[in-house]
Amino acid sequence: MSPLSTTAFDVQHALLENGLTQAELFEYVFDDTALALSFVLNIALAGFTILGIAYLGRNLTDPRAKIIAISLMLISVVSISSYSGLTSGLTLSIIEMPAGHPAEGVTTAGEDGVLTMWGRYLTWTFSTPFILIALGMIAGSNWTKILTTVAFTIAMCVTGLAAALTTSSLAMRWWWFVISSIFFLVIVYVILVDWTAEAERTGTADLFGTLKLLTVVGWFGYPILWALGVEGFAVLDVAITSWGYSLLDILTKYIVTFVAMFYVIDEPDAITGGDDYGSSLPEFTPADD
Ligand code: RET
Repeated sequence: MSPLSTTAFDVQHALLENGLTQAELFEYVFDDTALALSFVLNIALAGFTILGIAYLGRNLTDPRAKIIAISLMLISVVSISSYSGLTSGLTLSIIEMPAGHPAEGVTTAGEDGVLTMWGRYLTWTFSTPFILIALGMIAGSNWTKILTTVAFTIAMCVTGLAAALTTSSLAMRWWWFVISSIFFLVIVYVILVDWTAEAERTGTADLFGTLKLLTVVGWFGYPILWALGVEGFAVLDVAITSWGYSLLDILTKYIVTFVAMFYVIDEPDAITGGDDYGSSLPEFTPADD
């Protein structure tokens, strides 16, 4: 086996071969009604949001307004898949905490370790970029800054995943947490400094102010919950942590989506780009559908 396939095998082994079968994890989730509801509610809300965007956006004509609407829709497209993964037990594992961790020696469903919802960190890698693309476009920012935040959010989520899956050392878990938080602060800086100033110039300051508040306040909730939850200091139990993330998701995804969408459907000058916006040939207007 090549070193790459050996590594891939190790990761797959660590995630999937943890003693409990997927069917047992699925059963474990549904035996805990609160935990199951925290997943199922989000599947329903993501589905409702996708349909809501399709309905609200049915008369959009401007290509730039359409890209914002599609970005907003993709947040929920990722979310419905993410929560389906958690509900089915596919993206959950029982993971043994390292020496010195407050949940060291804990057992879950007869297995050594705690329930880790690692699918959440993995799927944020795909959902948070679309939140930032929509926000950056509403602020009227350029692609350099938008893609910078996209790269940093991917880095933040992947290192957050590493923090959750590291079992070798407690210090290394927190080290990953620190790296991830530094990446997070880069994003917060761009939103609060660059995009706030750009939204003033673009004429979207009112909407951006609301979205910024929901986003920055909501996003800070995630690392706080991680630190208080079973992965960090283990002050909160698994179902409460899961509800915490599910409620934060409602704020940072569905509420943000509808606030933005109700603005976009009127296609105000501040967000439209004109018929040839995004065309791959200069001065060529692509056919509408
Ligand atoms: C982690 C732990 C490591 C440190 C930091 C984190 C931040 C996570 C954030 C997640 C936002 C998720 C959203 C999802 C919507 O689909 C990974 C919890 C800083 C900010 C908005």
